Amino acid sequence: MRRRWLSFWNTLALILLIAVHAHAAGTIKIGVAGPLTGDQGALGQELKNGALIAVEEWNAKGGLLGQKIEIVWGDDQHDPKQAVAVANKFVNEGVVGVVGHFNSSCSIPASTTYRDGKVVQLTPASTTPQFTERGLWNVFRVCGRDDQQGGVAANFIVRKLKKKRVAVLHDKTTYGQGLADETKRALEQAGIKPVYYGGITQGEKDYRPVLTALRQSDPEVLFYGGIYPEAILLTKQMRELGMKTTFISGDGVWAKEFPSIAGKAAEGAFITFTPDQTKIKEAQGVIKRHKEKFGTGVGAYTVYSYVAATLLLEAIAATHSTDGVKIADQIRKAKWKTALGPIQFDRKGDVLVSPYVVWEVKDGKFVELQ
Ligand code: ABU
Repeated sequence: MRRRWLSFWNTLALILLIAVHAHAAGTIKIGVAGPLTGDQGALGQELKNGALIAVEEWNAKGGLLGQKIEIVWGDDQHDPKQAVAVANKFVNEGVVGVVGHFNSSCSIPASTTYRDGKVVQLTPASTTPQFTERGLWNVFRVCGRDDQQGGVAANFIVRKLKKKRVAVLHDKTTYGQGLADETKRALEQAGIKPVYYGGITQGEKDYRPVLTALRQSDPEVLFYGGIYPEAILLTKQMRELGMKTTFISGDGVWAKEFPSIAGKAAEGAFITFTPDQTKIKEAQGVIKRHKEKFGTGVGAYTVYSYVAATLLLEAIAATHSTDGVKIADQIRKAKWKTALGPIQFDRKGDVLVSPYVVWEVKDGKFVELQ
């Protein structure tokens, strides 16, 4: 009798084991990667929230290819080495595609690991031109590029502000230095040679020595290529030093933390970014769901992350396949209706249309300039 009971329990355990395994094997995995923690954690959260909403919508509709979709999270902490470790983990875990990374300095080294693993990568936020200029078949970018963004910043400085004495500073990262160089190039094409050009190190706390050196060149404008944590310190320390120089930066600084933490020091700063996404009619659904789920408005790249995840899932559905090459071909050839409006990709993986405008910090808020 005892033996029969043992056999019964063994059989039951085996059935449960098979059921659990079948459930785990029966998911389509996608990777979502960015700086999920650390000083840029707010930006990683944008990617996380956008992708999560997209996947929840698809799972509520029954999933994909008869299976539920599972997100595998990758925290790269905006460290290129960590990004490659995340990419290897994703490939080993069998992710079908990746939404990420956020930072260009992470997206680029991770992309070759994804290519070798036959995994499609859609970045919602990496704007450095090199990401798509290397001829990789597996990379796509939903946002714009810094060669456009730098041109818009330079044009604004020269034609709108009519300033001639411009200092250019960057954070020595692929994005920050790249954007600073694109802006410098466009300024020089307009006949303006920067009065100062230099770099800072991310993560430091005291930028007064570099600001003091930069001040010697008497700039009217400081263009900064970098991300919001350092922009907060730079603007605060500029004002502490009594500098009245106009601060201009790019999309990496378009985060609500910039005006809310820098306070008065951020007032009058100009930031290049996309036109107001909250005015896009196709974006209203995801914006509403974000408010319901997280209790806040969307960040700079939340909708972009939602769109990247949705495109990936739609391409898998359209091809009835988890083959990376087929998915990439589908993303490249189709005309997509997205929460950012219609999107089409060129051969390199860039979107055909990605406008940039200038925003100003007024009364603690970003206001789009007309
Ligand atoms: N484009 C904003 C910051 C992300 C990056 O390109 O590094």
